[in-house]
Amino acid sequence: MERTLIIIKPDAVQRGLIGEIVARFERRGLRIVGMKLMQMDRDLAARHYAVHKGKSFYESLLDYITSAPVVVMALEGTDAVKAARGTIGATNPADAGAGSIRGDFGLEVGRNLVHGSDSVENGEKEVALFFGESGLLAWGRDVDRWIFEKP
Ligand code: D4T
Repeated sequence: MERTLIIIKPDAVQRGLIGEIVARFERRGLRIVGMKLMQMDRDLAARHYAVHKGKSFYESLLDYITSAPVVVMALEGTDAVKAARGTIGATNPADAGAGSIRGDFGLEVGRNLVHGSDSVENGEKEVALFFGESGLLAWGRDVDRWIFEKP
């Protein structure tokens, strides 16, 4: 089943929004197969955000993501990448629709609360970077047949 990596970023952790954000993904129907509280070091942050190296916001992005603990989650589900990005909202919270996490809790792109993988390929790569295969739990929920047509 498709996987996506979610990072509940330092601003969201500091603001006490972990539970609120996890609840939104749970209610969406996505299945949590990996979850941990951690502090990202600069090396891991640089690997995760390698695509942005050289951009004007790169250094401040690394400062921000390494500034305090984050919660990382691997989520599984049908179209997990697209579904999670819909729940998260547009990159700039000013453009994010009401009802999305960024639209409900954010104002600035440099404090946008949550990361979600942007493609199926990156979802696989990012989940592997943060969890490896051994860091994930394969399990089924009793409710899966009411969320997935073909669990
Ligand atoms: P992430 O990767 O954090 O989920 O965000 P998005 O997928 O929605 O957006 P992104 O990869 O384009 O940007 C990564 C990260 O950089 C910050 N950023 C972005 C910033 O501070 N200034 C900017 O101008 C842009 C484009 C926010 C998210």
